[in-house]
Amino acid sequence: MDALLAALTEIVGPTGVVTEHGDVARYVTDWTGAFTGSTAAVVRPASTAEVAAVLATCRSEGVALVPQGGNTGLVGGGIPYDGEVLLSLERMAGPPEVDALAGQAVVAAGTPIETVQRAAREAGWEYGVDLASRGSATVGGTVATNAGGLRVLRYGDTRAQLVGVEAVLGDGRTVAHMRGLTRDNAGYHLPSLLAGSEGTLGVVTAARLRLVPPQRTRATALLGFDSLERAIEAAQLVRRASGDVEAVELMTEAGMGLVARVKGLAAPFALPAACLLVEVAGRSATDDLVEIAEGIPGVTETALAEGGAARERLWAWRESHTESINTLGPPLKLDVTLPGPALAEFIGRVPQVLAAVATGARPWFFGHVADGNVHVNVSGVESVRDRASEAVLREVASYGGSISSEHGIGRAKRRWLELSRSAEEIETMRVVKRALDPDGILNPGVLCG
Ligand code: 2HG
Ligand code: ZN
Repeated sequence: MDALLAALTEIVGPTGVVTEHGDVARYVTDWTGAFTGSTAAVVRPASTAEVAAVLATCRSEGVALVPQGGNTGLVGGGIPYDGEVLLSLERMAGPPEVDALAGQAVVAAGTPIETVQRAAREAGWEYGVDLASRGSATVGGTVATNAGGLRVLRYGDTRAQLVGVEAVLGDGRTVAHMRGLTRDNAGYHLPSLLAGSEGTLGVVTAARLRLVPPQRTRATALLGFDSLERAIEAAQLVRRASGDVEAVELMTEAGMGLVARVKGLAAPFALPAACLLVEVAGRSATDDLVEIAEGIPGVTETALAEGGAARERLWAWRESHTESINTLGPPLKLDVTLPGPALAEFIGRVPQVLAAVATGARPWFFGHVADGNVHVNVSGVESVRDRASEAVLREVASYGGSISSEHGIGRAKRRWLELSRSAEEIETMRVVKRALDPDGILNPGVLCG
């Protein structure tokens, strides 16, 4: 190990290698505190050439690596569990190069999403991906996990923003396709393959992202419903009501009650059984939103916000869910998608399914419901996490849903991949993995490894 550390230090310089136990801690535990590993070294390269040299060195020594972006992933995919070297991309950050004419930005992997959003705005554009962890989540991490977030409904997931990617593959090759041609159909689309590969095929070092035109006006509403079923039905109607709908987020009375207690937020009305947070952005967002709120059956309460601060107050209800639930201890996070018509029934079934595993299990439901997503967080299952996962994920599969809606498989869901992918699909993934990472040095044990 000493020889390896010396070689890595030679490549990235003394400040690029972190070995002190106290300094390593923040890299080897995930944000929620649910996943903790260990490593002999965190290596922080500052350029693509350094990433390639680090990979080559580790490969020749037979030492595996776990790439890490902002460490905001929720499935343990960026945590070293078996003595791997942790490859942090945090030093590969810088101001995005925005091509204002093309509406594209070339961004280094370690750059936070918030920085991309700001740079896009300054150049008269917007970046279509937005998520609560925008200040920490990085471009490389969101590409590697194909992050979704709050505006998938309108702009698609991270994969849909990729015009090009630069990456160092497990076999040592650096591949880059960064010319920025939006019509470019000359063969396999490697950026798509790397998006969502969870660091198992290559280390994303930069991306060329498409930007979207800015919207003139933006308005947000909190709509109350007297049942979860009505809110879920309404989500589909809202989606169809206007092409300018940007987000439709479900929250329940229990989740909002918890947020109110933890964050001290004052509710605009007595909390109903369920709420939808709806955001519209376009030429006449407020008019559109008022029409939606009046035209959708089952809306019992409405709170409308136009200005930035008022909108932020409404969004705080939704964006505070993750942190508020974490105050109860690291929850089990099961982010899943159900076919639209089954979503309400599934949510109704989960408490019974969990009760059969642990009497103290408590589910919390929220999420991007117009896409069929629900984030099932479960507290009170610390000692039976695997059994609780198994029970809920099998329930998802029985409805034909997906065990990962947007967070990926990581280590957390590795053993249940078969519930969402056929044996042929998993074998095909492994063929691709062996071709691009023949020695299996990238993120072993994650996804299909
Ligand atoms: C969100 O939608 C994130 O806020 C996190 O995907 C979800 O904490 C979660 O389970
Ligand atoms: Zn989400």
